[in-house]
Amino acid sequence: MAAKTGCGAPTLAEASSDRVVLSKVTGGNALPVGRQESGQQESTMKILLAEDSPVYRHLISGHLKEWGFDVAVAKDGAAAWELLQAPDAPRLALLDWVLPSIEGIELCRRIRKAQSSSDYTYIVLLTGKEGKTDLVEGMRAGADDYLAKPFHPPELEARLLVGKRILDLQRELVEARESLRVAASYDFLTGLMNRGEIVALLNRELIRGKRETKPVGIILADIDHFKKVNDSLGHSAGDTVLKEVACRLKADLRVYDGAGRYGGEEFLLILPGCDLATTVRRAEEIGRLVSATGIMSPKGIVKITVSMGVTFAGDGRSTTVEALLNEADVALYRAKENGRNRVEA
Ligand code: GH3
Ligand code: MG
Ligand code: MG
Ligand code: MG
Repeated sequence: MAAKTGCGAPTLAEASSDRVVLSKVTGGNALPVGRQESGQQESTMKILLAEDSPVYRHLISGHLKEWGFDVAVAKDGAAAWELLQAPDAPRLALLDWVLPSIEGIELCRRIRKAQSSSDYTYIVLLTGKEGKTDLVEGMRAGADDYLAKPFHPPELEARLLVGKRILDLQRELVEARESLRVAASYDFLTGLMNRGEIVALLNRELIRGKRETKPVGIILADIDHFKKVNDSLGHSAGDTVLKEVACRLKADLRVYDGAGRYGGEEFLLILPGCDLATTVRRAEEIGRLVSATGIMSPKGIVKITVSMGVTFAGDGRSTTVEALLNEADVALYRAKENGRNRVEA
């Protein structure tokens, strides 16, 4: 059994493995159309039916429920538009062309205008009109497909199957894009921001601090004698220690502070609004938090300390990212020279 660490927060590596389960391909299987399989549990796909004819409304919603959909019904365009704006609005919409208050085609235009790239709504227009111009107009307005009334139930079911498959693909694309964004910005082992991201944050905070004439505190922390951990307990135990140290480093931060992995066993903390004295005090607190208890690794308990170099921007000092990082590095070097497990500014 893997040893539990005190912080115990899942790292990105662990968190992203859940994402893989959730993004399992679900389309085109033997499940009813509206059922979607996600990991272990099954959930029902919501569909909006906007139809003013009581007969069609009754008939269609009966079929939709039978096919496993969770049906939201609107008797006119305004009610449909309201349902489409709810936080967890249906992503599949079956809209009658001719509707009181707002017509189906106008709903299509509004949906397309309002939607973001991450929540696509698949629209099937129901039409009584046969003219070709009308259909083209409907597609131009944003409909994905259409069905002319009257229709046989399997025709509708087939169209919804396609819609559901497209929505599943779209969700996978969004998830893949999100995974790429996370992978490009965060350190895979510790889940902290990677070097590029934390330095970019420092840059942004320096600009903001200048504008608002507020200081920005900077802490560069380096694990003491970390090579010995790797040498005595192995690289894998070293990784466990790195994860736990990262977790302890950020445990005491405020929401607008930033923590990143700056190098192998070096971490950069950005504390907006903190002057030098405050940053030193907080660095000392964070250092105590890191060393308070030994870290449990699969190979035994490891006692860890960190050395920290502190600097700050503000008080009319004109400083660049490079100059500040250099100052923090010099201070860190002094902390090492002066015996480690300490803070130097
Ligand atoms: P000091 O107190 O002077 O900082 O000594 P140190 O041993 O911590 O510093 P040194 O720079 O000599 O060694 C750092 C070590 O960190 C060497 C490198 O193999 C290890 N390291 C860097 N990245 C990783 C990692 O991702 N996982 C593991 N397990 N070790 C890493
Ligand atoms: Mg109608
Ligand atoms: Mg070190
Ligand atoms: Mg180092």
